[in-house]
Amino acid sequence: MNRRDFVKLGGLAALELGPGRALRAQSQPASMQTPPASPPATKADVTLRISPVTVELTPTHTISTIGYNGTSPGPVLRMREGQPVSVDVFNETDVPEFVHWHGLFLPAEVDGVEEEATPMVPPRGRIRYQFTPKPAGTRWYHTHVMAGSDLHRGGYTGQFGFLMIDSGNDPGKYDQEVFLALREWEPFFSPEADDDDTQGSAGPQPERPKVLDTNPAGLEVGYQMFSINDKSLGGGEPLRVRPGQRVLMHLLNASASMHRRMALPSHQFQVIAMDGNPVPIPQKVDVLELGPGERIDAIVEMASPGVWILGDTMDADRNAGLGLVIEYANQHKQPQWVAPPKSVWDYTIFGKPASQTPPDQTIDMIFVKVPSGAGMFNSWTVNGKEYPHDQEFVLKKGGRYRLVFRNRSEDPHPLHMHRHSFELVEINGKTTGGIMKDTVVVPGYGRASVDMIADQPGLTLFHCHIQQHMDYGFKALFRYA
Ligand SMILES: [Cu+2]
Repeated sequence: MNRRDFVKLGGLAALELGPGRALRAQSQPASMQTPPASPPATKADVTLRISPVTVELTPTHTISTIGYNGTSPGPVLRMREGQPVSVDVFNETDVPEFVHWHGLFLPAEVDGVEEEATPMVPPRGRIRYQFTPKPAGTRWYHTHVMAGSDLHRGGYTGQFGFLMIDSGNDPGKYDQEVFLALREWEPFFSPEADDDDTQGSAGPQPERPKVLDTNPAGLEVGYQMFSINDKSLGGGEPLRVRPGQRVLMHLLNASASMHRRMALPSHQFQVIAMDGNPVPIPQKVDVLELGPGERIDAIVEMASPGVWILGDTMDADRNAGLGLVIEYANQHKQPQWVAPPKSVWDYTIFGKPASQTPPDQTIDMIFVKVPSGAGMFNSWTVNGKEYPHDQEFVLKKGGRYRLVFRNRSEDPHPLHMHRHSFELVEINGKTTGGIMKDTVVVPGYGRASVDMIADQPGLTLFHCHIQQHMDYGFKALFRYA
């Protein structure tokens, strides 16, 4: 694979090739950026422009959306852990925007969230963020505005991209590095459908209420087109590999609402990190599962020559674009898909035994869906109330908190804590340790417990990463006493 193919694969304009046999990207040189119309006094390290873009998903299907720097996904940003950066964000649209840096430990003033009182990027205006990126790992950046009933706003747009924070200690034991953002396009409202084959209704369901709310549910969001990065399956160049290569795949579920299960026939994924954080025990799996907002770093050994489809296990979504052709050198057949063996995604196989450190305090959080009836939007409550709550959840600096997420709804929810990471300590009764995440999927009627050290003073937003759930009540603010 040459650089041209690599760039084409993701529309990843910011990548540079370094020396050595591995494809390594270096930090983004400022000279690659277009000069702004009205430049600020000093040039920022990184410039992001929020503006309308078109995305050619296939040679015959181009969509319009809002993106960064003329593309969607936006450029892969590279930052060095601990090295301060400045980012200029120009908003070339007519509505206020926020750029959120997902998975970073940042002050609320630059986290990119209205609820935390971060200043907005004004319409037709500019804002400069200055921060020190940490921790190292696969992070991402995306818009953080409410969409409500507007499917051309917020997470439904193309405003997302990878943000890699390098520690300088990456041993680079791989031959290629690829960035794979999983996406849907052309959203529409539809009556609530039966759940797909995600973990939604499987499992022990410890939080299933004795009496279920049987009121009719409201609208959900469906999609017509799917892609990995900016290309639908078969719409772009394949990923070209050679036998024996080790390919590091960074997967990001950049969806506003869909859970994903990904497989590559005849190959396994060696999961080395989740949400950018190395897992205690890397393991090989046939299927990767990612809720909206989650990331997985996995190494795939190319040991099965052929032409394969890396794709979503749901036939409908894969056939509508959610996949990528993996082509071995000198192989020229039709790309092959083979359904993977049945498997259940289980975070705890990557964990170590639970630590015995007790929390200083346990905070219970109960999530309930309030069905709206046909043609309306369901709302969501946290401990009996929609956002905002009369009283925020209060943390003391230095305290160790156990948050117990009790999902009293049938949908799986990807729960995201801003500005902090947490350690998964229990899921549906199974204990574990050492798995650090910023987003955890709590299965339908399931429970997850996470331990969080309160070491990032300031307002802290917690929410479900499904846009519609967040917009209709499923969020809460934490503050420090
Ligand atoms: Cu949710």
